[in-house]
Amino acid sequence: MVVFGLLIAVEMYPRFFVLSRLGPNRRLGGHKDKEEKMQKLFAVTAVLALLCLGSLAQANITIDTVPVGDVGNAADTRYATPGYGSVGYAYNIGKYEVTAGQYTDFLNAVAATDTYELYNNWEMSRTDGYGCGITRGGVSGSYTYSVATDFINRPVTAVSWGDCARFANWLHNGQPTGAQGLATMEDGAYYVNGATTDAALNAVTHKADWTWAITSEDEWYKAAYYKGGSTSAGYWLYPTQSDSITTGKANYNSVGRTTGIGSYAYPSPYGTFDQGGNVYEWNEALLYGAFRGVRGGSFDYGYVDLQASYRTESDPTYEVGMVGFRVSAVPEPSSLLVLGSGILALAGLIRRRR
Ligand SMILES: [Ca+2]
Ligand SMILES: [Ca+2]
Repeated sequence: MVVFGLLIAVEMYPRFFVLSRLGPNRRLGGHKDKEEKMQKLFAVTAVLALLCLGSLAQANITIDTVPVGDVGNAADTRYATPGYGSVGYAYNIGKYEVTAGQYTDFLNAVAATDTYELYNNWEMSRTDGYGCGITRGGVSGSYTYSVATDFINRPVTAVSWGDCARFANWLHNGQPTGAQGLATMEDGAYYVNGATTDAALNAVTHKADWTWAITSEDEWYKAAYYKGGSTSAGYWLYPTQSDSITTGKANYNSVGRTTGIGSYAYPSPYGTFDQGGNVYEWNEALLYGAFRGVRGGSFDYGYVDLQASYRTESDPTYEVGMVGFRVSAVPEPSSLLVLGSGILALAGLIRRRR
């Protein structure tokens, strides 16, 4: 949005930018006062346009991520061959599980008509340990969604693997508002295009051109267990920089419900929270040609499921109150990078206008 704002400003007010570059001693001749007034008007309008675009951009949800480097790290061969956790590129991963608040914004953007059932009324509206407090009002065509205050920062639950892929596509597409179609969520990191059955969702592949996606199993594993700092650092057993765990360090088998993201202040070496416990998290892995991968344990199960050695799976259409997800991103989704590219584009335009 910022890039487009800058480009629009340049296209609408080229004279302002040229005059600014020339400076007061090199202005084009004639009507100096009028020109200065026009220049100020252009400047104010351009700034207002950018501020307006900025405020629109801020309406989008923000996914906090942490960078994961140590590119080309060795896999964890303790439990499997060739093992998990080796990633040959830099990426960012969600610092937290995707929250019910973020998912509610997604619903309000694309589910006025919920063609592909992003919303699960029975499970999501629950406010006990297994629900995520999201309710729906209105009728199909004008559905609206809200989330109970207590659940805004707790993980979304009862999402199928397909729901997660569509959420990632929506992020990939810049969080558009509109009907459920290719431009909003049926294409993006994944060409989902109406897939709703287990077989169809298992046939979905991750496109080479992606910005946001469900975490791959290796991305998830590395961010959770890899010790970091070199490419041969080794792995912890738990995603809390430790080989032992207690219910004081992660949400499993004690409080009996989901908790707010980051409530347990025991991050992984890269700074992710709740990869162990709170809710299980979908990943991209396709197991046995029939299931999608799930890792990390949950509030409803014991410590074993939090371990690096524990790998499980589910039908990709399955929706249940102890499974959520986390997303990853490439390249670094920093607003500074976006702003930087906008400035470069602006500089390029100015150069071309010389
Ligand atoms: Ca669903
Ligand atoms: Ca988790």
